[in-house]
Amino acid sequence: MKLYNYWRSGASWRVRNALALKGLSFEYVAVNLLSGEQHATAHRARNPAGYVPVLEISEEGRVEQLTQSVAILEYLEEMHPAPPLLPENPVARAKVRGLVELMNSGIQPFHNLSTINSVKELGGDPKLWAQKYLRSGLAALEQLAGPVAGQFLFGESPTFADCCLVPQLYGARRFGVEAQEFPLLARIEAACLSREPFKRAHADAQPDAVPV
Ligand SMILES: N[C@@H](CCC(=O)N[C@@H](CS)C(=O)NCC(=O)O)C(=O)O
Repeated sequence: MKLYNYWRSGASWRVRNALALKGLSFEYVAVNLLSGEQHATAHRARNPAGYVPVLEISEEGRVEQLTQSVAILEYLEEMHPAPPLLPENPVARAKVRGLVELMNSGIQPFHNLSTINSVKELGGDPKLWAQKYLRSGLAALEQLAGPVAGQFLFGESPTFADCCLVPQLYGARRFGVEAQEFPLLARIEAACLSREPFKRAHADAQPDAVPV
């Protein structure tokens, strides 16, 4: 498997978390978002939306390119069910997916690079814009997690939701929103980052990471 990704792309990082938790090896292919490589013809052929991540797999002799981090998480879970990153119970699964979707469609798109660039072009304040959605989204996440969290965001073992949470909080800090504003989320982030797979998948541990 090849993962086209960028060290501090949150959506890429979700997939790296799942790969690490499942003990799957992959080839790391860096796509530099700051120099615009996501818009190059070669990458647009992989993902016409011009986003990372893209997971390239070989399926019955054919090469397939998968886009959208959450779809990729679902693919990995179906192909490599152990260890599971979704609970067994259908209601519990729906709740984990709900937490994921809050981050995937309710928070991250508002601070993605292209969104931030558009806010700047329109004369808005990108930091204030991002903070608004980060604070309201993370407050909702903290509230939803209250009754279902254990050591992790849902229960006692990592799920898709934790794969998304760690990069989401890193992204929040970049816009001046500290995890400490959300004590439960901060506690779960620390629990995740004390584990080897999450350390391996961390942005700062990637080959294209730039010290900040
Ligand atoms: N929903 C997509 C979002 C992908 C996405 O927003 N990727 C960002 C990095 S986290 C990206 O490639 N941004 C490039 C840009 O905005 O130009 C997914 O989950 O894969």
